[in-house]
Amino acid sequence: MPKYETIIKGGTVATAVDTFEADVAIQGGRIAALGLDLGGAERTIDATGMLVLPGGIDAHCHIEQESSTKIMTADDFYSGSVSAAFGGNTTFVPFAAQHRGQSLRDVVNIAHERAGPKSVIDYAFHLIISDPTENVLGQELPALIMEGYSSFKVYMTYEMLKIDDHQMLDVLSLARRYGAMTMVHAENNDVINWLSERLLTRGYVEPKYHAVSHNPIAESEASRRAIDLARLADAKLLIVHVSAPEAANAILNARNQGLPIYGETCPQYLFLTAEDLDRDGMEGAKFCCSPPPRDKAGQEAIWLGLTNGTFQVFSSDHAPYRYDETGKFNAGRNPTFKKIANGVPGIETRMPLLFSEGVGKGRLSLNQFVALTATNAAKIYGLHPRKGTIAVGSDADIAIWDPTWKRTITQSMLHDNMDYTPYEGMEITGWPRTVLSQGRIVVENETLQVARGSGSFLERQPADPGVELGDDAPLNPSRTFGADLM
Ligand code: DUC
Ligand code: ZN
Ligand code: ZN
Repeated sequence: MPKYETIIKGGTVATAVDTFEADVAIQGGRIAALGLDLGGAERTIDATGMLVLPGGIDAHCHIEQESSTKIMTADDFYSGSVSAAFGGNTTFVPFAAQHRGQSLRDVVNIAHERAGPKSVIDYAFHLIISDPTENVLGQELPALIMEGYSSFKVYMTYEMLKIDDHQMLDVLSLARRYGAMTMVHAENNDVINWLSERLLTRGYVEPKYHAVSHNPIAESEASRRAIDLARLADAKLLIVHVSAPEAANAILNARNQGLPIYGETCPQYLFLTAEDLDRDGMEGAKFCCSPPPRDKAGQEAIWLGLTNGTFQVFSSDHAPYRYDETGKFNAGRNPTFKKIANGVPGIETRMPLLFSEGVGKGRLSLNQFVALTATNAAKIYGLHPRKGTIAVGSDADIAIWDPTWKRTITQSMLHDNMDYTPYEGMEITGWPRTVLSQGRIVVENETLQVARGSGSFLERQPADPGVELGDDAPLNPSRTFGADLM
């Protein structure tokens, strides 16, 4: 009788801190042993020449989500999770998004109905809070946090989503009280509107003006303000999808002061620029997302932020709107830049792009890659040590990477429900060959091996990321109010 269900043999294991030669034994969906000569198994996976990495955690993606302008994403929980798995992910954290007037409880129930029968990888939900009413703040949100929905996103822009500074303070102080993480989309709505009006009245309507209206100052001002509001409320805060160097600097400065401020960036800010929005005809619409891609110098600043302590998390912000009337052109075939659906796809290409251009080109260590794509998200969002690492007792969520596999990205090889990829034609070296979730093989031989709905919902604990990430700063040392006021 073999000792283990599965052994992954002969590979190089890497975590966020170590790289070592070891076999990985799996039993009952978890990692049972790490080492050499572990004994027999019912199934042996040969990983000679391969890297054995924690499955990725995509902590920012929009799946089967209706936008505030009522556009449904092209991916549901089946196509979205399959695409994620082929890109090396074993967990994702999409949003359960509240539209104004909606009960948060209803929003969460709908998200479960959508995900449960379809997802092939494990999942949790961040909430989106667009309507922080007395009932939401006093009843629904505290109850949901206690149930493990311990992170939520708020917006400083988008007419139908944005909250004002007063509401932001309410949300932050509640998050502080319950140990939850607030994520913020930091762009100054008035700056964007003011610039947009001036552009439109002068006839500047093409997609490239989307990037002009979302000036980097709109992002850096809002980022600094969000950080200050978090300081005032003595709360931790994670600024998502950072694109502008000045916004990145604001995060780094805050962190250097010991504040519990965290940063996330995404592939579109490393691999695209505002020039992509100026492609022929309406092609630029494919690259319209918010914040927008910046310039080459901006890309370099974002790369630097991945290694200098600015960014802890690298997510896709997969927001799949097709290049047709169901998505980008929902408001007509020839819209002004204001009416183009915002978002780019990238759930399957997130990790291969960062591996190839980061690890492969010597910009990142393999351990930094693991930290940015899996471990830190698990820690920050209350999933660690079950997820995000390779350790005895952790879930056997593993991506076996072939670091020599050369591929040219093209839409037809991807598994999402999109009709384009912004990374069409890019040559990539390194891609996962085999992906296991809780010990089950999800992807092997370029084929999906599991049924719809085989992923599980993950209950989370409110996390204490300051301690977990090793920078055990107390919360804001310069807090101005007593606890009774918060
Ligand atoms: N911006 C967002 O804030 N969310 C989805 C996509 C985008 O471009
Ligand atoms: Zn956003
Ligand atoms: Zn987003």
